[in-house]
Amino acid sequence: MEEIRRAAEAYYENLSDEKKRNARFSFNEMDKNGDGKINLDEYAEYLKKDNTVLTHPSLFTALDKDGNGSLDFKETIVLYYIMQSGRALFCQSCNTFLADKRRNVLENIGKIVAVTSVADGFGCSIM
Ligand SMILES: [Ca+2]
Ligand SMILES: [Ca+2]
Repeated sequence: MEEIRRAAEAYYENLSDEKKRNARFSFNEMDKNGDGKINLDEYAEYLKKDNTVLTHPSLFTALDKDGNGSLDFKETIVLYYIMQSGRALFCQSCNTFLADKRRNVLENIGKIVAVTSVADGFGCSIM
């Protein structure tokens, strides 16, 4: 997960101000009760309209870096990155988010040319 996080942070840093505002806007939209963090309910509620594999609780857990059960803005940058890039490391058949399992594969995110896309969302195809 660390590799994705680093990639996401670098991605975010290089966004235009407009896109940064957009990321912040998405966060605020997700944060239904406005307490500045996203809990699992808010997370699932927000994402279910897209009906993606991203709603899987294992991704929420992976995003929650400090393990406090909620996501602050920084933690959601990874989610934003995954959504924007259309990339997710989710194995549909084994029903698991692969970030930790495939840690060795993720040592260098730049070398990953194709991962299971959110849009397709099937299989464990990391090439
Ligand atoms: Ca909240
Ligand atoms: Ca957290």
